[in-house]
Amino acid sequence: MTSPVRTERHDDVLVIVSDNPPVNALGAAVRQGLKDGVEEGLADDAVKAIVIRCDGRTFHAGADITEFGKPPQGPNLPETLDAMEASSKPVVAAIHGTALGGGLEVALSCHYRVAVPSAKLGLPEVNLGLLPGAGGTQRLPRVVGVEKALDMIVFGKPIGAKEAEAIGLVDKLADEDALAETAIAFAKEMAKKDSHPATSARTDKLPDATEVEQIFEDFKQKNHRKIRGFDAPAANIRCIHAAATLPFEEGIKVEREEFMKLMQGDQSKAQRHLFFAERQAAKIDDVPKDTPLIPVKKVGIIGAGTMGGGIAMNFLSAGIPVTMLEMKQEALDRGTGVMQKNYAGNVKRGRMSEEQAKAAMDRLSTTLDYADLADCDLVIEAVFESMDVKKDVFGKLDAHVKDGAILASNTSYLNVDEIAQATKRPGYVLGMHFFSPANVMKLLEVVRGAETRGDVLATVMALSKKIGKVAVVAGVCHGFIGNRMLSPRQREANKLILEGAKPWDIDRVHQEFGMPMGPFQMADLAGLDIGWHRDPNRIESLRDELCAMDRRGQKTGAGFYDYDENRRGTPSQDVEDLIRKWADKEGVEQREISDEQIRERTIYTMVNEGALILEEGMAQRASDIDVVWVYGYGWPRYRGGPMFWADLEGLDTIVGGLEKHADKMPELKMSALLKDKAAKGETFN
Ligand code: T1G
Repeated sequence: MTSPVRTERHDDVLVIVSDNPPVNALGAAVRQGLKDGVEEGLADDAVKAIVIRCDGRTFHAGADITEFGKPPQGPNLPETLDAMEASSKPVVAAIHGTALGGGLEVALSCHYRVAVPSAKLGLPEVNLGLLPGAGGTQRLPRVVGVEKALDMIVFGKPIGAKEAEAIGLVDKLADEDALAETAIAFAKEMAKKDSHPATSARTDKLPDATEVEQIFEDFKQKNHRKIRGFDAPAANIRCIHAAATLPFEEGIKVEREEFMKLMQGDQSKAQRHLFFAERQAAKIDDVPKDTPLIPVKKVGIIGAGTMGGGIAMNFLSAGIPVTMLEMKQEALDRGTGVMQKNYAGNVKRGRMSEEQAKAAMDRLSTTLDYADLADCDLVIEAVFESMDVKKDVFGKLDAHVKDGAILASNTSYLNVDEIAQATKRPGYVLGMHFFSPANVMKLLEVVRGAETRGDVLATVMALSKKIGKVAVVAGVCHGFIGNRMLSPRQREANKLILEGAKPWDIDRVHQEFGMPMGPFQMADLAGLDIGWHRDPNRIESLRDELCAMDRRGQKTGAGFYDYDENRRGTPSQDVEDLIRKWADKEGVEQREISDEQIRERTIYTMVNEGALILEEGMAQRASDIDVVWVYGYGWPRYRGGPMFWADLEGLDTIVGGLEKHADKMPELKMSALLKDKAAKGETFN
């Protein structure tokens, strides 16, 4: 098999070129090629300098993640990098695209780095539950200093080449179309120098011993909330501390030990699972990859409320013009006002420039007339969650919008097939379920109707990536994937508080699990009056009574919790008494309820619902369900999603936990798929 790495001679410069699509990952063959190329360059006296570069879209974008968890093959990267760094001949990295992880570690082991302005450089291993395992935690601090290294490594966010040059990580910027020749010329120049700085030997950017501990204390103090629950950030901090306090070789030993611990841990397995799951979700199993897409040059949005405005912003920010329709001018004015405010907030937080915000809003036009939507390629309806209202809107859209345009509903529960039947183009109808706030939340459930065409589905999935969403295909069922799994969780939580558990205990169990909030905190945030009949005199349940008392959640200052002016919630004795009253009224026997039982009743039931979703074909794959929960509901990434987590727990444990409470859960329909896999010792992923 031909090596993905070749060498080229340019006078007395040897250029080592990797060509390993799609991202020049540093798999075994590439590492072997790099090693051989470096040895060739070092052994040949006629070679005075070495350049390392890549063909294709990017410089090395890291180790080959598909190799992780398998027996190591080929040369290990650190040895090759050490040989490069020890070279008496200058080694220059020529960087374009994204030099990430092991890719930046290759570049850090070079003596010099040349990059094009559009390049990005980073050590994102922490996002995989890992750390830079080829010297990055020891070399980056020596080049950019400890504070910048902490920021880049612990949060894994890449920086642009211009910033990299400003902080000394890049030595020279090349024109976008002249990287190779610039790097070669630079290498020739450097070859005239007597010596070349081995990164590992540098100490000029390391802090004074008296400052080190304060730097790390301040960093941990400032960021502990962001990294709570994750193992990798703390391990990265320990490695960078070693870089600041130990000789290089000692620091490398710390890095190696910490890396192996993380690699073998469940958290990294979970985060690597999500890396591939997110990319897998974009694939539609039964639609050919090369299906021609429908060009989407103009989008219509029906409804200028919170959802409509948020949805519109996704397209405006991605450079796609939007026409937003409402019934009344004041609704349009209010909606565009909210959008202006949101953009101003983005500018204030440095997420975009004034010009970008203005350009986005300039792409917006508004109307009260359906005729103005005629030339839209896609129209998304975000009106009141009522089937009659939606059918009426789709009927109008069908009449006014050009043939071949896609009509999408933002419904979060309703039957998309029924909506499609209100049009003469059911093949062009699907659901696009955005999560609130729609301009922030990354998850998008794309609901495939029975008649939705393959090219329509493929178009919307590709468009989702363009507007920065993580899209998952869902089938038509009540609540699709995410909200459908919320139902049994909420049902069991509501029963548990009548059986003796306190709402705040149930929320605590979920927060200790790693969720951003528990079922009752979430209910208070969303509002207890969603779906309430709104008659304060008709009190048939605890929820009715809470709403009648105006305890409708955060928005009324009280729900299950009492809220202060900063919306900080505290348990309410009144609510506790009210729950006891309803429990007595319904004759529910009270008992002590353990944290374990709370998990079994509320989290295991979600896994069972996920298995039913799979069984019914409402999701393409178990990993899609994981993606929904991580991106839509804040499931902790270090637990990989409900189905991945259940695999680690053991599906027999999940079945056992559910069967234990069968008498308390008559509504539960046990998934045959879950039982079958548990019996066979199989997993979902
Ligand atoms: N290994 C294997 N495959 C990879 C890969 C990698 N590092 N990166 C991407 N792919 C695949 C991806 O699965 C997809 O495959 C295709 O390439 C296009 O990716 C020792 C231990 C580079 C910014 O974490 O961030 O180095 O779905 O869809 O949106 O210290 O890929 O087409 O079959 O994402 O243009 C550190 C991970 C590894 C970078 C491009 N590196 N990659 O984004 O394309 S650990 C990373 C990315 C490490 C060392 C440590 C992005 C990208 P398929 P894509 P994109």
